[in-house]
Amino acid sequence: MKFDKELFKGTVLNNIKTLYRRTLEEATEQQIFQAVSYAIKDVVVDNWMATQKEYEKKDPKIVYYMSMEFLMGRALGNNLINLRAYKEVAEALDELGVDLNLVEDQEPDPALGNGGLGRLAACFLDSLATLNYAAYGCGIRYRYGMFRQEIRDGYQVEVPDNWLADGYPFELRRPEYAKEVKFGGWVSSYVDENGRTIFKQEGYQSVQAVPYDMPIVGYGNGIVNTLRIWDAQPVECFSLDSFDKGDYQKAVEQENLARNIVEVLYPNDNHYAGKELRLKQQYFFISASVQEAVDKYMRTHTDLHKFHEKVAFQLNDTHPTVAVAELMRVLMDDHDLSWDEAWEITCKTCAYTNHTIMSEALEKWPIELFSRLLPRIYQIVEEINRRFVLRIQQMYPGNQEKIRKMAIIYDGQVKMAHLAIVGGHSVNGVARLHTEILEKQELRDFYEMMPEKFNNKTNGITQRRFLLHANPLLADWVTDHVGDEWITDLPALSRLRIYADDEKAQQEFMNIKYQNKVRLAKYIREHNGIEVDPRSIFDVQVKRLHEYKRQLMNILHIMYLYNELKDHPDMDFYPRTFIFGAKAAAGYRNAKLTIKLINSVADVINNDPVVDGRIKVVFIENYRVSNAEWIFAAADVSEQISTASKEASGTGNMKFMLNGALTLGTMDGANVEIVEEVGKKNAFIFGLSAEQVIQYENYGGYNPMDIFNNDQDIRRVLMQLINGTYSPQDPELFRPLYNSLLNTQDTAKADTYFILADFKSYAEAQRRVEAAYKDEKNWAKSALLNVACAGKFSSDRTIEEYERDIWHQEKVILPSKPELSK
Ligand code: T68
Repeated sequence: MKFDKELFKGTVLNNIKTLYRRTLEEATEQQIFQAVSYAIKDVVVDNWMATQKEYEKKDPKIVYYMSMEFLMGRALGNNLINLRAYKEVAEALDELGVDLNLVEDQEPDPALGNGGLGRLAACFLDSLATLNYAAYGCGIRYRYGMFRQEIRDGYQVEVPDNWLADGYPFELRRPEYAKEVKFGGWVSSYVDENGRTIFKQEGYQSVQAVPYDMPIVGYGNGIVNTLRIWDAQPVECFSLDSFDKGDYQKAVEQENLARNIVEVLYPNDNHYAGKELRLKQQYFFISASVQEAVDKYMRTHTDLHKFHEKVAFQLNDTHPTVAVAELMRVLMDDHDLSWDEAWEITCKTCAYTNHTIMSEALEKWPIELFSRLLPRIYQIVEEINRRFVLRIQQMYPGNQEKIRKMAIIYDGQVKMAHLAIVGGHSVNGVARLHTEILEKQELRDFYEMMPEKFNNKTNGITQRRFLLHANPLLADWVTDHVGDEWITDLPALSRLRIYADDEKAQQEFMNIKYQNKVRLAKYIREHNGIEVDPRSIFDVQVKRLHEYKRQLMNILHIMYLYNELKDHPDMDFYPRTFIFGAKAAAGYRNAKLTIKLINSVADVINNDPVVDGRIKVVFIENYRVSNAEWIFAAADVSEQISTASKEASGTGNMKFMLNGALTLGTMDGANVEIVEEVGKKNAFIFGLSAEQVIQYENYGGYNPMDIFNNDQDIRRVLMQLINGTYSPQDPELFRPLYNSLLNTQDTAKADTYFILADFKSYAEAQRRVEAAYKDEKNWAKSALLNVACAGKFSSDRTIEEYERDIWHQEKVILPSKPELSK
């Protein structure tokens, strides 16, 4: 692909002129960002049109990845990477006296997701485009994405994320594809002249769903797919002549419905809150997406019975599961198919991915709410349930227990996971251990009844963003040593193995790590005002704050280390920088209090002369995709310390590994497979196994009080939670955290995440980390081997497995790769 530097520079200058009536010198940084982005968009749109034209010609099967969340991160840098134009554009801008890094930094970080689930969706879109598969992401254009986190006095404060304030250059409004979505009212039915029962929703309110498209650029292959996110608008302004009271009331209500529906992303991860507006959001984007998928199919096909040969719906967790009933509705009510015809097509089209086994995350909508909001959809779910219960009865005659456990509607609730399993042909977990737990524990009854549906798809990440863009120094070094195939074939990294014992390679490798630590240290100085030593061990835990992820165990261990240092100021101690980054759901008390604890401990330790800088604790404010890229690149130790069995997969663990950090973790989620790839010697594993945790949960027998009473180190640390060591003004401040570990009223509710049970084993693993880091050569070898063995964890591999087992798409190769610049 050719890049015409002069033409590009001219386009940027011209954009500044036409958009802002300014010269480059007069333009603000934001204006330069906009101008550069429009210059890139210009190229992207050419490729986009060429791709879509080829899709029309070849008519490949299309995957619709349905997700409430797409945590895309910034687009400009990523698009340049995938256009293979990053360095040229940086050079061209440099000639204009503009720093590409500063331009990139002007882009808001589109944060239309919470954490792992939303970021997985974004990585999958990148891989689908790169692997030449026709795909749409379908989601919601939230006005406000994940809140911006500010830390004030150590506490998290949530600030609205107005990511659209300056206009987002990479989106395109497509009003021609708008769809009407109906809520509420009632269903009337009548029998038509052919003897068919016709169902009509009446007395409803509706909103207009208007799509905005964002280009998803494949790496170096000219493919541009589409992320389609839906905005809501009032159906139409009410006319003045019908200005009677009833109509006016209805018009105002409809307008409010439209205004509210896409207002904000719910900031809970792994938690179900049962909010009415959330169900509205779900049906809103699903109805629009399903209608458009069927309309698009019907524009070029006639026989809906073959719909599933051209269309796959992948449901990202249960949040999009109303798609099962909505597709049934569209096929039956809008296209006159019979129940049996519609059911066969629906089951062959839909597939469901499970991301958690935690019971508090399971979506169970009250019938009252569900049927009031979605009367026709509820009717259809009832009928799906009636037929499924018949099947259960046939298979297990007289077994009421099975019906109680498996029915879609039971006990006044609609169970979305059950609907997703019954209404699709595939159910997958996101790491091997997680899928095994689904089959043997959580979904055991379903697995017994329909084992053929179950399969595993271990998660992956895109190396284009998380190595090529995030860590240019390491990316170049890898390419110098083993070529650049890894960019689209990550297992090619295994060629690095021959350098594991090469001292020169080790030194270069660790020098790059050092430079990345310097880059992060500068960020920390600027954002936290804390001086950290890039020669210390960078020990990092960045992820959503959740009790099962056990940030609390991490900080308790730091408190323990601090006690050790106070008791033995002259002890042998390798300097450590503990780095945290985490947003807590706005209503999650213990999570928010853990943030306060981390910051309080940081205040004390960072300023204690006895410590003398040997421990630093840093809480990075507003952890998000853009700063994550720098953090992964700079990490030595990757904290993956969830209670075994609770973290379905984890994907941060893979990003650290790819950047040469060693995993300190439990045998949970994908950690199991990471250790399998890199070898136990090159990771630090500790703690209870998933089997042991599940054993305790099912049969009791764990009492943290026993540990508290018998271990003075632990007791001392826990007492410091309630004696004011870290909150002298209010010694009771951290009492709820103490209580979560040692609930004396009800031992079944004490330390449900086994922090005390794992604490000693964790501390011992941390000692191994320190010893290992002191052996510089061996550490370098292990770090290098982590990179060399990360090949499995590309989302390219994950997507090819989805293709092989679930989607069965054909690749579309463009006839000629469009030019990079005209
Ligand atoms: C995560 N889930 C898993 N959920 O926790 C993680 N939940 O182990 C896994 O690697 C990742 O999914 C990808 O498979 C989530 O991130 C949510 O964010 C979420 C959001 C809304 C409601 C429930």
